[in-house]
Amino acid sequence: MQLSDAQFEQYQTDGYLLVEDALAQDTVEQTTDRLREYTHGNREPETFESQIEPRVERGELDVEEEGDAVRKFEGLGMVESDDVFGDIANHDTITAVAEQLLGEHLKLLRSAAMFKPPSVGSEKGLHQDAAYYPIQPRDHLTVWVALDEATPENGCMTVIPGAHRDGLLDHEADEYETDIVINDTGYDESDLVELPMEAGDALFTHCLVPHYTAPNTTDDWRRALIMSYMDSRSRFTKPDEELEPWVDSVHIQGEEFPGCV
Ligand SMILES: O=C(O)CCC(=O)C(=O)O
Repeated sequence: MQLSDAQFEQYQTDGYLLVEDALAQDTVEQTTDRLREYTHGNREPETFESQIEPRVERGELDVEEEGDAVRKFEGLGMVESDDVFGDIANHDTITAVAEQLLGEHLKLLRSAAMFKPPSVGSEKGLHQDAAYYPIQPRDHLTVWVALDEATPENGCMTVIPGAHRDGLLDHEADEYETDIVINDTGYDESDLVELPMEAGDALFTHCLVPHYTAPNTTDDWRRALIMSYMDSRSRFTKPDEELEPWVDSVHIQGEEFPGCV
């Protein structure tokens, strides 16, 4: 997969790039089947965290099975211990695009699945991924792979194009213990651009692009796999003992460098 000049330009200018059909449909199906084995079958998510939708957790909303209320899986253990997720983190198209945007030495910083279950899936507030990670330089990227058709009604990715050039904004805690949101955006509703996607499409976003997803108001799942990549020459800006528990890395390709991530 070779990016065109226009695609490079778009990533630099808007801070995102949508690559259609990055995953074949059988890979998408294999991935959703595997997710379902964890949420509704016998596979235990032992090497990563699972989070339930807060309204269900608080007893404000009932679901038939706990798996119908799962909000996300999070943790690098997903790709380290599960071959289906591991293969996607090392997928040719995804790593080829990441390499062209970040260079040949790549490490994975984050791996997650966001579920947005039918009618239950809540919003994810406006935030920049960079706000979660003490990394320099601030240029890591996140790949958001749609595993179902993503629409404005079920919570497709929504971004503020070009706002990565405004730098890191202040964030505050959201209702989820693990989540933060931009506290005073200074942006307008009209700055938000919804990005509908087909299952298998991959969205590459710069870590400073503010983004948001709406609640799922439909009867269908809106699932996505998330992987964040960084240049292996990046540095964590805090000493190891002060790093948040979710800040870590997995080698993907190229060289590793002493003192770096
Ligand atoms: O998939 C979603 O709904 C939002 C995911 C997201 O932006 C994130 O986890 O950083």
